[in-house]
This record gives sequence, structure tokens and C-alpha cells, in this order.
Amino acid sequence: MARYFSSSALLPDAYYLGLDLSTQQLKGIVVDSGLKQIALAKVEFEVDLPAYKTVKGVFVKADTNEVLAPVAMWLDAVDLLFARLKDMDVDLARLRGVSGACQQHGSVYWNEKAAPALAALQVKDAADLAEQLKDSFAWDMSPNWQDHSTEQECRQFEACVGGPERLAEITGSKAHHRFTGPQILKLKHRLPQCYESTTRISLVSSFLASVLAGKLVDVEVSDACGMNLWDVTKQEFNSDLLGLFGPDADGIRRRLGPVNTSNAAVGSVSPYFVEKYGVSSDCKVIPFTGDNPGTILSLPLHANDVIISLGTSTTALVVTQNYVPSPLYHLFAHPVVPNSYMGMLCYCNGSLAREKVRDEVNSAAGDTSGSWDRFNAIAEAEMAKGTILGSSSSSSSSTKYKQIGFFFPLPEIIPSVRAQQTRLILVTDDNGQQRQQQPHKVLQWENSPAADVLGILESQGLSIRSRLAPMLTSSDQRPRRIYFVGGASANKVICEALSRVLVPSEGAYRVQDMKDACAVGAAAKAVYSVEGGGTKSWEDFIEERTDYGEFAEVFGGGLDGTTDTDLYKDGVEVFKKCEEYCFQ
Ligand code: XUL
Repeated sequence: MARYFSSSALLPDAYYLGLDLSTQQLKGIVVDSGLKQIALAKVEFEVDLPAYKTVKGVFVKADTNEVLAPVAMWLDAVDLLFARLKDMDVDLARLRGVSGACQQHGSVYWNEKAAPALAALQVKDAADLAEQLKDSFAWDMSPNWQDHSTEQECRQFEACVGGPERLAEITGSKAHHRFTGPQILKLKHRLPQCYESTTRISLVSSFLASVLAGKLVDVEVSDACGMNLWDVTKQEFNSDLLGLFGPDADGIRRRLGPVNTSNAAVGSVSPYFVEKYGVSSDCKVIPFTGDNPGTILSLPLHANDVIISLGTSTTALVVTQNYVPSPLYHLFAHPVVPNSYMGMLCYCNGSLAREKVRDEVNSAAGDTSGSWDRFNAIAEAEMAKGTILGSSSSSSSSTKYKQIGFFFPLPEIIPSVRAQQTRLILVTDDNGQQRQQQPHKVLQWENSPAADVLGILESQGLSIRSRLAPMLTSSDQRPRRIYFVGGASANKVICEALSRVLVPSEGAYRVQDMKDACAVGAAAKAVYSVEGGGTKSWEDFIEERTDYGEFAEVFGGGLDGTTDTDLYKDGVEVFKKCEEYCFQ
């Protein structure tokens, strides 16, 4: 993954470590100062730490919708990871900085023994981290982001401030089961003795940073936005929401501690890592963030740049200076750049929906191979004809027919609607010279596999475009660059069709190997903090160390060789009308 970074190391001997503590594994990537990968090690929880008996890193309690991970397992994973790096002969004495990007929303509950135990971490009698910190937790579990057990608390959060819109305005998101605030409130309700003996609550990111630094490290600001408690623009915890934790709001405030908005090091690594694994005592611990914020640090993103992940679900991450919250998506503070944000759109329907259309097209021709050839050929032919929403651009008729389909084999999040396949035709009469449009009519379009091919790509693209638009500060509300990642980014035609809708003014690229993105982003954050912070902007820093030659360009700044051809300018309005018609 780190291959596309140049290796123009500024501090020739320095190494940096980026950690990714995710649901199923702990990963560590060592890079040099030019962000070139030196080593990668990982610990898979289910395979490497079977004694904990987790399945894919977690315990699922189906009857209560709870999904939990044992904190001690993560401590063992840290020891194992460093042992593996050492065994690989990575010269850990060269480490100048470590940062991390961890699964978001999870929380760790420390008790009053934590601070002294962290400070006393050392290689006494070869006791490992789990042993030395075994009495430091008020709860031995951490709720995982897949947990759905906080319905009651979510309702309380929204009611407290006046509804989901208002909660999204304040905290960047409506209430979500996995978000840390509702999870902490649930702990207070259902395991009050654990809550009472909690003296400090960490997110997974600040937990791991605390272990590395040998002291309790504050929550980092971008990850704090995954809590439903942090007022993103005022940069403080919301007092009304803290009031949900009882009259003693100070109690929860003390437990949460301050939030860190700086990129500066929080300290040096604990002597434990120096003595046991030979890490340099000079190695700084840089605030750890969440995995999604970490991902945007792995590419040379500027404001108005977008990463679109084409996986089972579709996720779009945008860097924006416009704080335009909505209950439909998330806004987080940018993990490095002040007064900047990361918008995150998560769609349920992505690859599965496209595969369904592909299979229908293939089965009409008696083909069960699962090949994309037919799907791609149709999409390419339609694009070559200039087809936009079902009509060719050469049509001279004054009556305009625009097709929009909603292909949701699974219930959708954006918009929040049931599973369905709905195909609409919006008919408008263009009233000659006066160019006044008559009120539109909406018709249904018959199921037609061939029409569905461009239809699903247009619909997925227009949904992203209409939601991104308010967050983009460019005058024409177009993204600057798009980076396609994830499984379906292997399909160039899909990326081209989506780019045709989204018209990035400086092109679209495919970056297929993103599996280590958040660890790379974390390592980049560490390099920036140690080498560039304070004097150089993040954009200049990351730009300087990126080799664009390694990206596969799929869309060179507009169709027909121009940057201005926006074929879907009117399509956005058509799409919104169809959404209103169907879902309101
Ligand atoms: C984001 C979320 C997931 C986790 C995955 O809101 O819940 O992406 O961060 O680790």
C-alpha cells in the first residue's frame, strides 16, 4: 500500500510505526521518513490468541444484540506484535514516532489502579502487559461498533436535545447504537457497579496510545466525534447530553477527561517497550485516531477530495471545510487539519446490488459465470451513445424522459428506507422558447436488465453527488479528485460511470491496494507530527511524499477532454424529485 509514496526520506535514519487496532486484528506498519514501507506485522485475534475464544475478534450475544471484545486480548496482541517486529529484525531503535488508527466508537473502562499501573509498566519478571494491567479495568470488556444494544439510550440522546437533526447538528451524527455516548450510558444503566468504579474512559484509540505512552492519554478530537457527546463546532462536550448521566455531570466529565485537538506528541514510549523490544526511548507517541479518519491520511487529500470505497457497502469520505451535518451521514473533525472536517456517507447497498443487476443481464443470455463482461459492455456502449438517465443526449423531442432507479436489495441507510427496487420515469415537457417546464409526471419503468446497468451506476453516483454537494466548497460544487478503493474499484468501467456522474474537476484514480490504509495513515500522521508539524501544512507534507505515477487514472478531468462537461447537472434535480416522490 505504501508503495506509492516517494522514498525521499528527510530524516534518513528515522522509522515510524503506524498501528491499526481493528475488530479482527492488530496490525503494525513500519515506514521510513519518506513513508516507504519497511515492515508489516499483524496479530489475528481469533487465530493467534485462541485462548480468548472470540469469533472474528468479538463475542456476540444474540439475545441482547451485544458485541463485545475482551480488553486483555488486545494487550496480549500488543506484546505479540512487538515480538513479531523484533523477530523480523526490524531495528526498533530507529523508531522516532508511533501513532495509531483504531476501530471507532469502542470504549475501555479504567479504574483507579490504571494510572499507577501504566506508569509502573516495566519488564519485571517478564510479566506481560495483560498481567501488569490486569487489575486496572472497571470492566474487562469493550463494546464493539457492531453492537446494537443501546436503542433505549439512543432515544434518550435524541430526545435530550430535540431530535435526530439537532443531535446531528451538535455532534456530527444522529444517535447510533455503536456510538460511545449511548454505550457509556448503557453501562451506567445496566452495570452500575462497573460505571461507578470507572475513573477514566478511553476510546480504543486513546486506550492503545495510553498503553504505548505508559500513562492515560486524552481522547483525540476526530475520534471524539464518534461519541454523540462532542459538540464539533464549539469543541467541547455538550452539557445537556452529559446531563443524561445524572445530576453529577462532573462525574462523567471527569471520566471522559479532556479532548486533544493537537498533533503534538503526548509523550515518549513507556520504558516497557524500550527495555523489552529495544524501541528507542526517543520514540514519540502521537495522538491516535479512528480507522476512518486514519484512512483519509493515507492519500494526498485536499479539501473537496473524496475517497469512494466500493465494497459490499459503499462508503464515501470527503474532506470539507463546510460543516453541513445531516442525520443521514457523519461529520468528524479532521484528524490533522484544524477547522476542517471529514464527511462520511455509509450506504448499505453497494456491490451486492450491482452484482444482482450483473446476474440478471447474464442470466437473460443464459450465462451463470458471474462475469462482468456483459455488464461492462452495456455500460460502455450506453456511455459512448451519450445516454443520460435513459435517454440519449441527441434526442430532440421537447418531452424529456428521465429514468431513475433505486436498487436496494437491502434496507438502505441513505435514505433510510426499506429494501426495494423502484424504477421511475420523470416526464417533463419543455415549453418551447419560454423554456418553462411543465409540472412533471412520474411513471414506472419496466424491469429491463440492460437499462438497469447504467441505471444503477447513475443512481449510486447521483445519490453520492447530491449528498456531497453541500459539503463541497468549489464554486460548482464538484469534487476536486476522487480516489476509488475497495473490491469493485478493480472494475474500471464502474469507476468511469461513477466519475461521469460526479465529474471531479481534477480527475479520478483507482487505488486498489488500500487494505493497510489506516495503518499507513497513522504512520503518516506520526511522520508529520515529528518532521513537519508546526511549519508545513498537512497537504504540502503529504503531497511532497506522494508519487502520483502509481495511481491508475480512470477519468481525466471531464468527458470529451474538457473539465467542464457536466452531463448530470440537471440529473441531480431529477434524482431529488424521484427520491421525494418515492420516500416522502
Ligand atoms: C464507523 C464504524 C466502523 C468502524 C470499523 O462509524 O463504525 O467503520 O470504525 O472499525
